[in-house]
Amino acid sequence: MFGVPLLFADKLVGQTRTTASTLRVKTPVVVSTWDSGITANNAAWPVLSKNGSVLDAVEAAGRASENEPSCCVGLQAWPDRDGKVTLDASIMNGNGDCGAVSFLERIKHPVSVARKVMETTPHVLLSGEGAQMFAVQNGFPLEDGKLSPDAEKEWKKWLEKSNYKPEVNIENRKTISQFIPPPYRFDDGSFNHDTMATAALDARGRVAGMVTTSGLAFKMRGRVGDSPIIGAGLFADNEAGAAISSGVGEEVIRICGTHTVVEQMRAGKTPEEACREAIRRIVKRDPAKAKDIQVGFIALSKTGEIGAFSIAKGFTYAVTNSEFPKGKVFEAKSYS
Ligand code: SD4
Repeated sequence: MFGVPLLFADKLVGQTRTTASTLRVKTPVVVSTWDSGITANNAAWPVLSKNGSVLDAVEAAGRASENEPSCCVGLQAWPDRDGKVTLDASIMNGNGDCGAVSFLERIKHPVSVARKVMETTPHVLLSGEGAQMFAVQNGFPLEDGKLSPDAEKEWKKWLEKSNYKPEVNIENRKTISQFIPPPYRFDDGSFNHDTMATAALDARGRVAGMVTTSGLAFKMRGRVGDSPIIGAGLFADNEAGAAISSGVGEEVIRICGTHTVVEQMRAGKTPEEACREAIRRIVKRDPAKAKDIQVGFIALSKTGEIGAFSIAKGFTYAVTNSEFPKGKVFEAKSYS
């Protein structure tokens, strides 16, 4: 079942999490970021297992994540530093069709808006007010824009400490990592992340992927990460496979992360090697900064192999197929 032996397993709440090298799995298969990828996969699997469209499957995964209250995806997520939730999402089919939205407010299902952009416009990416207008014109309800109670609490807590005053060019002030970083870690030491990204492969070797996120919590207003940037947060090509990412998007954009991963697979690397190469490029550029951030990539080859690699330990992903119909969580190998 597995291409390379599994290394070791940690007992976690609810699931045994296994640290894995490249896995060879039965198709169809769906893989999503983080432990909560199980929710996304649970929505994709009924579509995939009945030979449904791989694009429908990843969209269903995104919508399920957007429905689930969380810090980092959908309208209940944590806001930017001005207290507004702004959402980014993308979707891509292995034939090169793709669509995305960024800086989208008050719309519950950005992944479906991204799909509409892909299917009904000549464009790839709509942003901000224009994306919202497009969504409303296409029947997506405009929600009230109120923060969820949890988001409001976290934002107020953050405001106390950050002592935030709008300040022009605050991101340009020099520090060790070249600029005042957004909070890459929270008070409890955990990383500021949790984008949901999904890649799927059907039994005929076709891939698709999606990413949906509220981006980094307490980000500068207007900031857009890697998730809606095709080739950064998401890339899919039926000739090679698909790749998805999570973590500090700026670092992923700089190296065209998921495009890099897919091209490495095309050139013959295993999915894990391909992800490791992308992480190597990020770490090499700024090793000091890499000590304090998380970026993780997941790759799914067109032949049904899955691999992942991250900068910091703790990047997990969920795999669902006929072998793991309820989903199984694995931990990626990491640089540190
Ligand atoms: C971003 N990559 O906006 C996203 C954030 C993320 O898990 O991955 N969160 O940069």
